[in-house]
Amino acid sequence: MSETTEYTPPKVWTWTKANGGRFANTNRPIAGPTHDKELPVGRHPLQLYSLGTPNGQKVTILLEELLALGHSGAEYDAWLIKIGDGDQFGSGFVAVNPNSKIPALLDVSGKKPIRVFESGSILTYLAEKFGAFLPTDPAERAETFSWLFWQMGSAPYLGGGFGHFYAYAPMKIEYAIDRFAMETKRQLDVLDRRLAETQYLAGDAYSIADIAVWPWYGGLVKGWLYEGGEFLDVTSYRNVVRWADEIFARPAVRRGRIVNRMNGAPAEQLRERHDASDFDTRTEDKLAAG
Ligand SMILES: N[C@@H](CCC(=O)N[C@@H](CS)C(=O)NCC(=O)O)C(=O)O
Repeated sequence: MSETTEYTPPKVWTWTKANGGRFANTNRPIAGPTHDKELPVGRHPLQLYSLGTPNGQKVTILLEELLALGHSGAEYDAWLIKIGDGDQFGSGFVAVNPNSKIPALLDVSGKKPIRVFESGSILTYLAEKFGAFLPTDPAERAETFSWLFWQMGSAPYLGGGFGHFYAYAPMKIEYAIDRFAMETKRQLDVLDRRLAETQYLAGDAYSIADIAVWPWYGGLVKGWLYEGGEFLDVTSYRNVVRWADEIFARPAVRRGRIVNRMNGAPAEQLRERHDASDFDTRTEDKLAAG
């Protein structure tokens, strides 16, 4: 095993230094706002405050899918929250999500605004509001929720575990990379075995379970996350690759995936979205490049 600096934890942990790594300037051990900042509100019924990370993409993909089905009530303004600059700690954002993480949604279509935070909660709220991408049959609905909550519990091992220690931590720690690579591969195998039996995660129908899982695990097998694809031998999970490709073929997924994105090719970044026509400058060919 590789050498690591010896560390003996003190009796009581104190916040005395930045911990290094890519997120050192925003990590903090306390909640609540750091500064006063109101959030902008646009003209649409739904106001989304987000960033085009996998967690953010879940919501914009669902919104684009709902609009594609003709639900005009799903029209939305997608405002950019730059988490690297600490926008998630502004007072307005914290009022919508006390957990200071994107994505956060404000539904301003009714008499009183309704706040929704946590991506799984937002997906459920929207699917119930519009009666779409969430089966009504009890068994299919239960299966959808099982995979949706599977994602919520599993992805932190992929993102916060494998991704963090493989790509972002200031030093490579073999123990941590090994532990989280093993768990990530186990999770990919869970998906692979399921998708060997069914077309989509909850069965025959595309649902919010697929929309939640795809940006993480679909992105992983497409080679978009952490450049860890070869290391994890992601292409060996053939059923996950098949499923990821099928979902990526959906025009709404291609649109939703680029909203609030700040990385990738310029054609794959729509920093803010306030109108369907905002996509017009991006042709399907350009979107297909990803
Ligand atoms: N469980 C949350 C996770 C959200 C999350 O981790 N968001 C990250 C970006 S992907 C974030 O906002 N990080 C900012 C921070 O930790 O300060 C969800 O699914 O909504």
